[in-house]
Amino acid sequence: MSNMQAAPKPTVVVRGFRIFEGLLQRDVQEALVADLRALTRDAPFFAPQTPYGKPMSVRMTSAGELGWFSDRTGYRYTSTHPKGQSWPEIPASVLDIWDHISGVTRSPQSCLVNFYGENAKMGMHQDKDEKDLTWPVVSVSLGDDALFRIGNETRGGKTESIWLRSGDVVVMGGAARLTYHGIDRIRYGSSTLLPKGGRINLTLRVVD
Ligand code: MD6
Ligand code: FE
Repeated sequence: MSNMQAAPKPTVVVRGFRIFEGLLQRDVQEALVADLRALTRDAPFFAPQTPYGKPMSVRMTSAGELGWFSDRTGYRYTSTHPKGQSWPEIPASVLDIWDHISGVTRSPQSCLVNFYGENAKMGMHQDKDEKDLTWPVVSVSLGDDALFRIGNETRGGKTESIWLRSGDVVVMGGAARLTYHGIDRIRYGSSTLLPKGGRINLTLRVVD
């Protein structure tokens, strides 16, 4: 298929999630953090509200033509930051990872940037706000270790967990695209990448 390209082999596969442990060397991680600092100067992190009234514990921002946004009226992609400006461009350092690992030749339209402080977590969810779910989602972990839980295509049932470390990259595609997953907790202070601790997760997507 013309839209596919060769991609490296994952170090582990859990329920169809292709996990590339240690894919990004420390110098690459540091360069990503520098690019993300510049990005968050233009598009500061905000605390998303949820439709059910409880704020999310992660702080969030985006890059690319579309950013993910959540408030009392629901979840959606928007072309602007909540303060009104367009989202910044996805840094080349981030696009390089997609090009290397996604297995597809179309570029991502959205890079969601999630920051996890000491007590942040992310409940079990599906990623299904994109129009065409045949495109993969690529996720990059930076900073503190995080306990990633992988479930099933419907809520509930047995789950499997794996620790994601700084420099790990996960590709969720194919049969795994609608699998429930979440972050139970981070091991605050386990990494020296971010001087004040915490974890950044990037998720790259084709949206429409
Ligand atoms: C996180 N990750 O690692 C949350 N979604 O902080 C996700 O929700 C995720 O890792 C889609 C594909 C891969 C992921
Ligand atoms: Fe997700």
